[in-house]
Amino acid sequence: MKKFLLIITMMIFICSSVEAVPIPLRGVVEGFYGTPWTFEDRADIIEFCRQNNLNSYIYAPKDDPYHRDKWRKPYPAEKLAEMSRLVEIAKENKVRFIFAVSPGLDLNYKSDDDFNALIRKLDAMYNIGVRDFAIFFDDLKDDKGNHHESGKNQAKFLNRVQKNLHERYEDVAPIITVPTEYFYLDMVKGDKVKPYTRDLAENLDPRIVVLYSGRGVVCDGITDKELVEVNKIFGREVGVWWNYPVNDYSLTPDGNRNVKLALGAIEKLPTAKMTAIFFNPMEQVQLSKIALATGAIYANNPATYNADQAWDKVLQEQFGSLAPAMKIFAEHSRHMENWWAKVGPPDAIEFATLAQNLIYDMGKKTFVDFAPLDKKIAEVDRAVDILLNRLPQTYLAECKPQLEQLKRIARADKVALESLKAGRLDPTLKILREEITANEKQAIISEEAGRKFIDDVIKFFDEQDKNSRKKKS
Ligand code: LTM
Repeated sequence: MKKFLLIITMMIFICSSVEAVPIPLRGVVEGFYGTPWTFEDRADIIEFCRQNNLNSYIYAPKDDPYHRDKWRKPYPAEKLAEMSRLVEIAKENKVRFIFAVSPGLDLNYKSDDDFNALIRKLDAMYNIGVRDFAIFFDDLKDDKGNHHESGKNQAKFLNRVQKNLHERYEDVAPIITVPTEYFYLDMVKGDKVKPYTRDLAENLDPRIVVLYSGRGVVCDGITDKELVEVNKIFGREVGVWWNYPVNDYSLTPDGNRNVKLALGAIEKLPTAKMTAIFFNPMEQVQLSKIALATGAIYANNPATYNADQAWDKVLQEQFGSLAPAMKIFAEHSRHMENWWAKVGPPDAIEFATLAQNLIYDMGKKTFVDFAPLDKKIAEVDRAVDILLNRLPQTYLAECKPQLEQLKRIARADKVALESLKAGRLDPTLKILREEITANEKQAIISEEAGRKFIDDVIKFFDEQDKNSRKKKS
């Protein structure tokens, strides 16, 4: 026993004495599709970066026309004045303001006019104090998967921009880029690096920082091995553009964006050395801070990061007395998945397991303990009421539809559970389900937990009916 205690004490001592090694460039990339953040949002997030020891913010909103569609056009005076104020705020907060342009939609890589237009754009930012620049080439492929440009020409263009800036300015940092093939599975075919990536990597100035998004665009973590593999491809330590908590791909069939909120912790990221990490947030700036703050804990010491602990700490810090209720809500809204994306811890694992076991036990006709799920449903219901009544307006504005949807789900879950207890389907459950489905145009939550339980219970009784009809006939 003594020996065991000694080992534990030594382990604690070793862990606490290992010095934190922060990722050199760490921060937020405003890189989502949809309504760009406002000036106030950006000022707020820059301050948040300082508070959380994140040292960079990348300005790259996809739907700012001057960033992408009309990249050649200079910012109008009033926008430039706003940008200038943001650059000042970033300086005051010791956060690097990285200005990005995404010119790839119609850039002519060989045209001096286009090169000069880009330099003019960057110069205007230099003149208001920007010293960090990024040129992004993501999301450029056409419907058939064809590129606009070869890797070699893209590399030459980036090198030329880098050379131009560095010849004229001594205080500009190396530029940052995102390639057109920006996720691992798009960089390789079988065990070969595809020609675009190979040519880009071979020709790109080694000082240029390359960001990539993992195996996929939105993927379930990055291993050390995967990171090292991509470092090898690019002949440098690459950085990561991490697509969580961004939710711009959470769409309803009629095109509503951001219907599911990503409120979990950052998880499953490498401990191997990396040069940069940028977290792409949601349009919902306040609620993005949950994942972003956990990302900050990760980026400041990847080796000791524990996602669950970080999540608890952040919820407590950000929500104080509302943290227990917020945790219940957030638990039901962490996992993001569609046919091409998968990220974030599963939603409400305990709830989902209890619900699944209950249906299983009902099927087996063994003893069924309804109490634990009953308690969970009541907890969810209560948490939603607390949040609807007490969350500050800035937060409510970002999550009211999701809270109301979770409330509907909890109400229906209760009816579903009572049906199981009674051994008979309460017909109101189907009506409640219809109402929930209708509201999925605005809000999606708890798909594999609370929402699934409703479907499972209806299915359970439907099958029972079918079987008894079979027996009779
Ligand atoms: O991820 C990258 C590099 N680019 C885009 C982002 O702008 C977008 O926000 C995410 C999530 O939809 N996917 C992308 O491909």
